Parts: sequence; structure tokens; C-alpha cells
Amino acid sequence: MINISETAHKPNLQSTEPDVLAAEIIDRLTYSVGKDRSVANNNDWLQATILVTRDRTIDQWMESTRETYRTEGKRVYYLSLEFLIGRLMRDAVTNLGLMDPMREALKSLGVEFDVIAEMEADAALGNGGLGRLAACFMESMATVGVPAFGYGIRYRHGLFSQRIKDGWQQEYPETWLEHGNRWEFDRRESAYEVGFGGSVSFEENGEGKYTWHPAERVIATAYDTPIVGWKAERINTLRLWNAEPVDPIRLDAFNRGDHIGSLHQSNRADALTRVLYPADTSEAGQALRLRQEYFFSSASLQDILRRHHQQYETFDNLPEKVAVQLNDTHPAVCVAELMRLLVDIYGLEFGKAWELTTGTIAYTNHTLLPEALESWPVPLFEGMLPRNMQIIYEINARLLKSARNEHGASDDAIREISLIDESGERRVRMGNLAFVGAHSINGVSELHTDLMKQTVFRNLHEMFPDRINAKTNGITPRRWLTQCNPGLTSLISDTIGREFQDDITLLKELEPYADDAAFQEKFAAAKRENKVALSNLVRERMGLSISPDTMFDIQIKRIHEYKRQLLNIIEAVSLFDQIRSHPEKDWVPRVKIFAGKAAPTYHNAKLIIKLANDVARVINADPTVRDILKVVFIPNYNVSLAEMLVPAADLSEQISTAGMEASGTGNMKFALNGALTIGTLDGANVEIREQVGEDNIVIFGLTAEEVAEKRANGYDPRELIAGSPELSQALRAIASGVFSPDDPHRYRDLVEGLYSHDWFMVAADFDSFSEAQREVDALWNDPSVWRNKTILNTARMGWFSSDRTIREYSRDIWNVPL
Ligand code: 26V
Repeated sequence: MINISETAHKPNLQSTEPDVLAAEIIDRLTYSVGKDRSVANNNDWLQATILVTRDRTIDQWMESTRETYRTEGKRVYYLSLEFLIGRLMRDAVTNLGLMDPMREALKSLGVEFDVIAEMEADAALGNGGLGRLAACFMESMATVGVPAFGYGIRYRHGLFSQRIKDGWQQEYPETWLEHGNRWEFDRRESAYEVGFGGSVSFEENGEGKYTWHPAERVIATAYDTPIVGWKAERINTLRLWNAEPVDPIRLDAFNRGDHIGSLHQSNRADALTRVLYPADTSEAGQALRLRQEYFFSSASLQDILRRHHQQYETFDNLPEKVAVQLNDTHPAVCVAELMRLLVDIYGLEFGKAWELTTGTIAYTNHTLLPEALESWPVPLFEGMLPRNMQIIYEINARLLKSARNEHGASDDAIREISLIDESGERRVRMGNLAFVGAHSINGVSELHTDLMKQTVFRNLHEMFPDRINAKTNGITPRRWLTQCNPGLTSLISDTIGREFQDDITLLKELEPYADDAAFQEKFAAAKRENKVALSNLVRERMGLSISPDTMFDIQIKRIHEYKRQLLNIIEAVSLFDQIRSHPEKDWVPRVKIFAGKAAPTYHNAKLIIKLANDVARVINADPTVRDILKVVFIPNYNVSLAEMLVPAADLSEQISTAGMEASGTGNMKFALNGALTIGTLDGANVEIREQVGEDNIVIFGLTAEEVAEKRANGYDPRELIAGSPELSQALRAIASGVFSPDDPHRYRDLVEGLYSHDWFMVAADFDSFSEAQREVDALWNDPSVWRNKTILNTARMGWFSSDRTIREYSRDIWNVPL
């Protein structure tokens, strides 16, 4: 027998010596990547470096798992159809405390850390805010010590990549797995069957038992990625599911000569996890989307229940030991699925199962937009998930009886509360299902939470007045300050010490320096350095030169009418006209920068991208405004691009129609990095104003209440536009083809929409926005005032750390002690 000593083959995983790291990198390059040093390219070095970094997570990862088991700690499961992660290497290396030695190790091998870091694929398994929040939460849960698992789908194609051709958005498939994914572990042993379709039978033996006989089955297999918290004190798991066929090939069919048919099952499984839905509003109930939702919900719950049962051999304590957080309604079918598993598979009584379900599940709402509130046609739902549908009817029967008998609900209230929408074709309301199946329903800012109570969930809130609560979003300061803005980070460290990295609220200690001329200079210099880097990127990618000495005015987010990129573009057109009429005035030089993707089927959003590009072309070619105004639309916005843009911004555009942006999180990233915000009183802007102080943010426009009031009592945009000479002129120019001479009518309908209904109140807010912009100019003209305000923004934004948000979830929703 060979005696293997414990340490014989183990590299020294505790060492942070550059030469030890360098030796490990060479080892990995040779034995895992299979390349010789002399022929290795940058991608090979990247793969080897990721593997070395990943090795450093394993011991603590296992220790985190063992500790939760040993202490019988409560586990939090964050279920999200989206995780917008971006790159992981900088994050993992920073949090492991290896940044400096790793740089040095690579340097000794002739490799630049920043160069290979740039080559890592940007994991875009999400559309926007909701997916990025899930990624920030994963990092914060590990940081503050929550034993958490993220569950989602391992899409083989993330969000499409965007190219701009002649000003129009074109979508191309995204291929983040092209070079493999060295962060993940393929867990073949963690596999579950998920069924679809078929029928339900009932046997009358004692209590009676329902059995689902699915017509189709697929296997869910797990891929695990370690998520490293700050200083690697805890390492959690992100578990993403892949769908596989039960029989990869039907040999009977193949042998009969039916070569296509023999792969039918395989192709259906394959389609399930192939691609992320690229829209953030529903496109009339697509079956594949519901299949994705059920697939990952069922696999995750089976995994959760198996783990729980293995440890405790009972479900009586499920709510004490398990918290399931639903990220929007996308996993709302969990309510019915958890019931099905507890009742049909584990044999619990319906009432008991319901108590455990509502005690375990909590739901976060991220939007009030009616077109984003999910509902499924009953026939589609019933055909795909017949047993889940029965359970939903049973829940609904109990719910409506209680509403009527115990809460005296009116017929109108009953109609609103019901899990089934009967206003047209019958549909299952996923928001209502999530609400009744959860013990906590949270909004993502104070304002959004209030509006939830007044609008979508008015009647349910009356029935369950203790369930709705506010949890204002946050962002992880590791990615969104330390990693993306090393210049500012080292200035802060030199000024107040490094402790702010452990407790971001210590940024407050910068306040006394806000008026300090020397500090102001350094703060501005750090900003300028980031602007130089962004100018270089714009030159390299777009062949356009922008000066780092002009104001960088940035709006980056998904393109949506309610986010009002259109308002910003119209204001740019108006400014363009004003500058040309009065070139002698002392204009503040600005570059207006846009980036963002439009849902492929969202016609107006794509037209707004085209308009931004048309306006940019004309303005950037005009000799009068040269050096005063430029407009840039940077293609293919993603997390990595945001990491360049956020630190380089002077002005942050957060200008949604009040009442429509649930929170916003980009707003937080900019302010933390020392940009001034121009914004409406919407979402978390309201709380940003509270934190930074009203002198340090520029607010304009209607309030949510005023918007609602105007919509209710009749709003006539035509009259308003007629009363605003600047707005009328800008609209006339756009509608008449000044920016689209090749197709003069291109924007006629878009502009006509503003005259006829203007649902998003662009006209109503235009003059106020334009005045606010001139106020911004005035502040910019006094550098010491500008610097003072932007420093105070950085100093006062610590509250928006997602660590704070996660502590609130832990205390108020999950009941996890920290
Ligand atoms: C909805 C749908 C509907 C079905 C098709 C696919 C799909 C994908 C995503 C969504 C949800 C959109 C909701 C969303 O992203 N909300 C954003 O959440 C952020 C984090 O809470 C918040 O900061 C933003 O204000 C909010 O718009």
C-alpha cells in the first residue's frame, strides 16, 4: 500500500509570495492547460491564472460549507433567472487579497495582469438591473457571512452582443463559453429529473394521492462557481443548471432510420438552457420561457429539499433552516412546486405544507410596469404543468374564501386578489402567486415600496398588511469602487486609511477634506486619469476623439421609454441649436455619452438608439460646436464597459419618469465614484438625495404624485410643447429630418407620440430638465464648488453598499443572525 502524506502533493495554498504563485501558475499552465511556457499565449496565461486563483478558494469554500452543516445554520437560497456577473478574476483576486503578489508573479513571467484580465469573457447571464443586483448580492452575502446559494440557469449564450450598423442596433449571439469556463465545477452527481406535460391521476387510498405522469422529462445537472467574499472569510456557491436529455439519442428511432427523430429529446433539452431571454418585458407568454422558469425552480427546490432532509430528516423545521428568496416573479412557480414536492413526493398534508411554504418563501418585486408583470395563459400553464395548476386552483380557492369570509372583500377586490386574471383570456398571475406564497414581499426602494402598496398589490396589501416591506438596493463597493477605480481607492486609503474597505460607511471621514484645496486637486486628478482611459477606449473603438477636460455627461442603462434617453437626446439637440445661435457665449464643453441595449423586438427603443447615433453624426461634424458639444453612443454596453464608464463620469443621468424606475443601481455606482447626479425624484434617487444632501444633487421634474395626478386628470402635451419654444424647435428639427436626411420621416411617429399622448411626460419635464442642465453648467464653472459636491457624494454614499442591504434582508426577512 502506498502511503500518501497529506501534504506531499499539495501546493502551498496559504502563501502569498509572488514566487510561490508564479510556480503554481507554471504548474497549471503545464499540467492543466497543457502548454509550454515558451509557446503560451495570453489566453493560456489567463486560464492558468484563473485556475491558480480558483485553487485558493477551495479550502475556505469547503470550510464554509462544513461550518454551516456543523452549526446547523440557516441557509439562504437566492433564486434568480439572471446573474449579470461580468468578469470574475479581478473580483476573486482582490477578495482573496492576492492583487499585488499576483501582479508581481505574472510580471516575473513576463505577463501583464491587466492585459490578461481584459481577455476574460464577460458573463452576461442577465438583462440589466435585476441581474446585476443578484450578482452584487452574491458577493455581499459571502462578505457579510450569510450561508447562501445562488440558483440560476447556465445559459450557453448570455445577453446578445450589440453592434451598431449605420446607427442601428444589430444583435449577435454571445459566446462566453467559447474558451471554456475555468471557474466552474461540473457536478454530474447533482442531477434531478424535471417533468413537463402529461396527466395527473388520483388514487383513493386513505387521504388520497395525486400522481403526475409527465409526458416529457429532462435532467438538470449542476455547475458550481465559488463566490468569494471580502478577505475570503466566507465562500459561497453559485449553482447554475444545465438541461440534459434522459436519453441522449433514441437508438430505436435511429436504427429505424429516423435520424432526426432520434435526437428529438436531446434537442428539446438543449433548447431549454441555450439562451437568455433578451427582453425585460414579457412577450406574450412564450412557452420556452415558462419551461425555463419551471425547470430551474424545480431543480433548485429538489436540491434544497434533498439537502435539508439529509441533514434533518424532517421538514417541520424548514422555515427555521431554509430561506428561499425569489428574485422577481420569474421563479414564482416555486410556490406551487414546493407545495407539490412536499405534498405529493414527501406526503405532507396540504395545510401543513402551506404553512412551511409561506414560512420559507419570500419575494422581491422589481417593477410596476404592467407589461413586465408576468402572467401565463391558463391553457399553456395547465398543459405544461398540470399538477402545479391543480395546486394553484386549490390555493386560490382557499385564498378567495378567506378574502370573502374573513376579510369581507368586495367583488372588485376579489377580482384583483385572485391568482387567475379573468379580464380577458384566463391567465395565471405570477405576482399574486408569489405574494400569497411568501411571508415577505419587498420593494427595492422606499418610493417603489409605497407605490406597490397603492397600485399592483393594493388589495393583497389590505388583506396582509404586514407582508410588504422596503429593502433599498445596494451595490458592492468591491467591484464598484476598489476594483473599477484603483486611483480613487488609493487616494482614499492615503487620506483616511484602508479601514474603509472593511466598513464602507467610513467614507464619511472624507467629509472634512471636501473643502481642502490640496485634496480637491488630487480627487480631480484621479477623475481625470479615469477620463483619459475612457477617451482612449472611445478613440480605439470608435475612432472618435473626446477631450478629458470636458464634462463627461453619461447615461448608461437599458434603452426604455420610461428611462427617457429621448429626453436627454432632445435636450442635446436643443443645446446644439442654442450654441449655434450664440457661439459667442461661454458654453461649458460637454460630451454626452450613451450606451445600452434595446430588447430586439422593442421598436421605439431601437429607434431611440438610431436617433442618438443620427444626432451624434450631425453634431460631431458641425464646426461651430466642435470642442463644445459631442455626442457618443458606445456599442455593446456590458458590466466590463460600465467599469470603465462609471469612474470616468462627471455627470450621472438618472432621469426616468417619476414613479417608474423601481430603484436604479447605476445611480449609486456613479455617485459613489464622485459624479454629480441630475435626476428626478424616482426610485433610490430619493434616498440618494437624503444621504448626500439636497445641495449635492440636481433634482428636476414632476414628482411621482404629480405624474399620477396628470395622468388621471388629463394631460395635454400639445399645449405644453407649444408653450416651450426650445422644445418645439428641437422636435421640429427631429421630425422634419434634420438628423435623418436619408429618410426624413424616420422620426415622425416617434415625435408624434410625444404630441399625442407622451405617456412618459417628456414634454412635461423638458423645461425643468433643461434649466437643471444649465444649473449643472454653473456648478461646473466653479471648480472648487464642483469638487466639493462630488467629494461629498463619495463620502456619503457608503449607505448604498449591498452589504447594508443584505444585512437588512438577513435581519428582517431571513432571520439569519450575523
Ligand atoms: C422581466 C421579464 C419579463 C419576461 C421576459 C424576461 C424578463 C426579464 C426581466 C424582467 C424584469 C425587469 C425588472 C427589472 O430589471 N427591474 C429593475 O430591477 C433593478 C434591481 O432592483 C432596479 O434597480 C431597477 O429600477 C428595475 O427596473
